[in-house]
Amino acid sequence: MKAAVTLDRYLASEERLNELSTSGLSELILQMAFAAKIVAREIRRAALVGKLGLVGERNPTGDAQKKLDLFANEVVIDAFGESGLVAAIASEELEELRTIDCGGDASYLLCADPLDGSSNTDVNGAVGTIFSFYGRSRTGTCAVEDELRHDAELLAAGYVLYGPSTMFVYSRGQGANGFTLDHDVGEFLLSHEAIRCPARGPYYSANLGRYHGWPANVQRFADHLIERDTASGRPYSLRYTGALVADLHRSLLEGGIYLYPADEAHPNGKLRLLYECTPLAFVAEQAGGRASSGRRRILELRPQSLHHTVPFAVGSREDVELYEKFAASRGP
Ligand code: FDP
Repeated sequence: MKAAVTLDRYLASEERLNELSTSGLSELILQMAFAAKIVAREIRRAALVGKLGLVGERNPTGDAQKKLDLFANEVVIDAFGESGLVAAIASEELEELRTIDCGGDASYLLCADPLDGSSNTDVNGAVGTIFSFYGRSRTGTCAVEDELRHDAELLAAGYVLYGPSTMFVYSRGQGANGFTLDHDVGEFLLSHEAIRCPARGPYYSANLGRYHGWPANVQRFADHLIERDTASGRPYSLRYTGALVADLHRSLLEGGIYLYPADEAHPNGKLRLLYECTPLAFVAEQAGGRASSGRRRILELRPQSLHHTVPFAVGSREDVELYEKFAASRGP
């Protein structure tokens, strides 16, 4: 049997092999993995300890907040608040950036969606955490939002998938690797080294209930995916869990595209560029996939505000490229 490789051992060897700087990034990734273990534990027992259901408030982009949303948000903030490494945290659950008191000299910024897909919490469905760490261009805590909008550098990103097992997937620009939580040992162990996303298909994930509110060229793309054409592997099969992380994870491992275009209810898309689309785009590209707003590569976009939303397509490179062609077309 091959020896199990823990996340911290893997991070250390990744640093050594690639001569990466050791100035705290591994520590931050490990701290996120620790937060994920706490969140995973609470999700597992949520129905037994009164953690299901709504809080009765809405988050900054108008979503109804679940108790687990707030719990996960607090866990993430607590995990980094005292680390001395993070100057500020942007979160889906916080209206404003949370600057850290002692963080003026800290070198990193954290952007996170602590609990993605929270409509799934009450039905024991898959949910996720999305995170990214940026290197700062300056110190001090005053102009942090400005940094995120202009010159902070995305150094590492990843997601946690809380499903039948808990998985931690991250990249710091040297490929994307996945770890599965061994609950008995209490460690994330390497299970998916150097994830490679197939070039295309066979799945697509989108809320088809919104089809009639989509632009005509997006409708044509969805129609195209379900046409019969054996040579190109169509029709694609529909898989939509209601949790972006879970759907993207399937596309990364097995191929396909996740799509949340603009629609009547969300004229600029629903998903948040800073803490949902950008981190997942980074991981997808590191796995050989692609992510796009339809017009531009997601990683070329900078948020105009913390909760800026964009239309989003992510997954297999050829599928996303085809989506971009449909998005650019003027139609028949
Ligand atoms: P949720 O609002 O439940 O957090 O992040 C937003 C997200 O979920 C994605 O995870 C998910 O794919 C999508 O929104 C679901 O939105 P719809 O209900 O409109 O399909």
